[in-house]
Amino acid sequence: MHTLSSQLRSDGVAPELELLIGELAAASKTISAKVRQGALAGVLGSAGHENVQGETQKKLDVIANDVLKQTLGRLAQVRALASEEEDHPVPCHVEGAYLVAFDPLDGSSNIDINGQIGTIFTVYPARDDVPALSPEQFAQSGRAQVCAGYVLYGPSTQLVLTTGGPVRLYTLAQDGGFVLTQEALRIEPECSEFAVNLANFRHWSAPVQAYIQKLQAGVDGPRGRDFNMRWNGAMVGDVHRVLMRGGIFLYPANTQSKVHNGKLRLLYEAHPMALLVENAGGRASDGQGDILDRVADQLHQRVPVVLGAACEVQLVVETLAQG
Ligand code: AHM
Ligand code: MG
Repeated sequence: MHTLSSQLRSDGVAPELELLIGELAAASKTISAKVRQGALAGVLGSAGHENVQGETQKKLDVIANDVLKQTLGRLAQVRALASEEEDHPVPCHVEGAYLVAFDPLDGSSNIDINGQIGTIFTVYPARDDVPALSPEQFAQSGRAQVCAGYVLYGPSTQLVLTTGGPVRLYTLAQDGGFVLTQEALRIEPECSEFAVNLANFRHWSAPVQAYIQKLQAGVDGPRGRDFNMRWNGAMVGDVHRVLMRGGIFLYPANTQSKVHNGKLRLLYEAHPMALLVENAGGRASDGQGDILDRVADQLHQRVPVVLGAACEVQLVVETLAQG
């Protein structure tokens, strides 16, 4: 039975990156312990202020961000950090070889209902072609990611990780270590389950509406078979389900001004999830091109997201192209 560190070593991961992933895992264990305690640790409810994106921060958003910042900021190999909860990149060590970006607590609206939440993270190489601590460090293609993953704080705490190869699933054991429990997650090309917030239906473009209506029509419609629907309200939970049993997840662009480019953030939500999905045999698109080919021109840039079963994502792309 492999532990996280023994598996990373057998995967040939560079020792500096192994150390960094170990610290990410350590931070997530601290967060997991607080999540498990919930109201008993006084971590539920609002923190009383907003982040740069105008979202009210929950106490756990702030706690998770602080834990990750403190843990990773100490590491000499970290050049800078970017977080959903930080307006600007956080400079760390000029000589550091890596940049880390994260959504410290994804699915914030699930915190107070004891629903699925998680930490999404990605690691990029630091750039030598732009000033060492400039925000341009993070203007990178998703294909540059050297590692991407998330920790899901569900009934069990699980770490899903790729370092370029297979997507591995680890489960947090009672003794406090992550143990490999699935060697390679795979997403089948076809699916019968979709995840989308249907309350936004009236704000979508006509092709997106038409595509979803075909799924809803099931066996009576042009697809000729039934589709089921699930929506967690936490990308981390929805993408986890897609990785575990297939399906397609969409957060399309919509006509409301705040989310006209989609709601999810490219750097620390879409990029890492896209790498996990592609490395599990699925596809991740912004509706036109691959999410991994996009470069964030702003730290908190949003992007439409369509990911999961390869054939289904292809169908969405074709439907959108027809207009
Ligand atoms: P968060 O990072 O502030 O939690 O917001 C992102 C979340 C995603 O996890 C989820 O897919 C989406 O927002 C849900 O949005 P909605 O409330 O529109 O369903
Ligand atoms: Mg999020």
